[in-house]
Amino acid sequence: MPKTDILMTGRMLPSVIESLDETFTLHRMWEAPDRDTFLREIGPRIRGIATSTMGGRADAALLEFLPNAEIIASFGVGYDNVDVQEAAKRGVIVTNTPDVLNDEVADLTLGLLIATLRRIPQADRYLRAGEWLKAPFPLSPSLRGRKVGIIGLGRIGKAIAQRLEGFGVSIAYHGRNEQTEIAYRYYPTLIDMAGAVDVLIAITPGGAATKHLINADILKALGSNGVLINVARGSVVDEQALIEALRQGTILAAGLDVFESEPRVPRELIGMDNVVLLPHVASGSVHTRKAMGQLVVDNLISWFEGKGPLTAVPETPWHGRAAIRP
Ligand code: NAP
Ligand code: 8YV
Repeated sequence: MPKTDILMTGRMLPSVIESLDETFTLHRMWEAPDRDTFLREIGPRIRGIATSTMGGRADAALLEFLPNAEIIASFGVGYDNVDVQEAAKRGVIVTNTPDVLNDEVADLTLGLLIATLRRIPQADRYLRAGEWLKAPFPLSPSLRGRKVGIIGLGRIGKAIAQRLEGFGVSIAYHGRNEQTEIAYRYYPTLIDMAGAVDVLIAITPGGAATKHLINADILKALGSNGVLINVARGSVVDEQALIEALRQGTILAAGLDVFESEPRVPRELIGMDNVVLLPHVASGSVHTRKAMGQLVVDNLISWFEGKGPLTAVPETPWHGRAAIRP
């Protein structure tokens, strides 16, 4: 029996490629000398797509080449790399990789918060430069006595909050909806929460609905002792407004894992001493990336065995109509 044809849009982990190669006929889009010629040739045979934020957008232009696509399995819990409205319109199921990365991302967020406040990378650079031989490293700001506001108290936001409780800080949250079972203080507006806390942690989805949620007004409300941690998406923060706020002392410092035009990071940020900058690594351990990759594979296998998707996103809910392999 011929194997089902799957398109991979960009290189994924070797374990994912190996697993998909075993079960499917895998077509590697990044290896094609000319994308459009390649897609015109194999497009009609493709029934499943494996994609990620690092492998180009799965959008209308791509789907136009793939009239028989049934499922897009995306690597990552955030799926702003997929045009879900277009997929829904075409009856294509979209899956992501929720939950398996909650603890890893929350651990990294706490690490980034402490690193930003206690200036850990700066202290490391100071020692390596031989500066300690001349004078002790200057005293740093502290997490002690701070109030933390989480923007997006979802799966990962809750894992972050759970860890923050161990640090003995006060916790509040903002989202579109109040979660009545949650004891933390809820702020229906972000500006009010920014004015009431001195740390903001962003962990929302990206996309149009959250674009520049954190702008000059929010940073002003956060204030001169305020710290911004962004582990959500670069698009959630107005990067130019943030650069200006850091430069002017409107806020104290920032810890950023994500940027507006990754992997490009503005020169202004790279030149600043009051920021800690990470190359989008919050889920980036061998353990967790392997689990995320396995979920991509399992979603595709489950779908083509006729068992439905394992983790469909809410915009393309499954109503029990999975394809059965011929
Ligand atoms: P989730 O469980 O769906 O939680 C998302 C939270 O964001 C919800 O609490 C939601 O609450 C809130 N939210 C959604 N839209 C909002 C809006 N317009 N304004 C304010 N709040 C909004 O998702 P998750 O699994 O925790 O993942 C969250 C996000 O983290 C991902 O989508 C991704 O962007 C990011 N992420 C980044 C990394 C990294 O490597 N840096 C790794 C993993 C995830 P309401 O519905 O009540 O608004
Ligand atoms: C991944 C992420 O690094 O899950 C997400 O939303 O941002 C990260 O875990 C990213 O999606 C890799 O493509």
